[in-house]
Amino acid sequence: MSLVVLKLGGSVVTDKDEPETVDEAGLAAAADAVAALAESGRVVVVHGGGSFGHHHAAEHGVSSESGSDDARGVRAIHDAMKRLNDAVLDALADRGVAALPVHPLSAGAREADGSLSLPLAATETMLDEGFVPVLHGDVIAHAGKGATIVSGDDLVVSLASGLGADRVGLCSTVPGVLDADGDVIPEITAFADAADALGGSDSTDVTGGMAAKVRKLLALGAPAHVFGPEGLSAFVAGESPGTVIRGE
Ligand code: IP8
Repeated sequence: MSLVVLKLGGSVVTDKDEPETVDEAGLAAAADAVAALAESGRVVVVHGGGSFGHHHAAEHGVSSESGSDDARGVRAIHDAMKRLNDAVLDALADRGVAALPVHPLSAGAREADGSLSLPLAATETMLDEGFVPVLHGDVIAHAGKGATIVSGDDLVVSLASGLGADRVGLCSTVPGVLDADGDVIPEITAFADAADALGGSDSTDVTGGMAAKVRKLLALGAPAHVFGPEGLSAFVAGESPGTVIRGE
């Protein structure tokens, strides 16, 4: 049965300007889309931090680069992400989706060079048993740095390649990868297709902006669709909203 990995950006399911506030309409639409996907195949959901994780991460000075060994701070970030994860799980359960949490802090780690190690046994077995695993951006133990932030996008790359996803969706508030005129680029098959708009290299992109994201998605063995909330139903229907990134 086909496998879809769908990332729901934090800006889609939360109100980014209000600390720890769920965007109820955004979450409802996203949960409807996951329920539809789960009816026809296997699906893994990943959600971002929005006004839950990022707010606490900033307060405790933790980023994907800067770590912390303050367990209280690490827990504050993780606990906020668990509260958002609960809201996502509840919305899915309300739609009859057998959603279960997978918390990256307790499942994986980062090596000293920053590479992510995410054992997949829990996620894979949940899928085999008919559940929908729901992961989230999180704090994660990082060799030599205490704990750092792992973004939902990094989790998507690990999950999609490790589980052999057939399709990947990244739903955020941007309608796709934009060219220099602000128009959506329909298809990217090589970094050069988007290099002008993305600044030609990802050297300015230390925290994982669009250029880094495109490079990672080009390396996946599956097409990755980058779209906004208005593209959710088209993605569910198997269409290609926004930008499709298809590496060779
Ligand atoms: O919103 C970040 O995940 P993202 C999660 O996918 C935290 O970058 C804890 C800030």
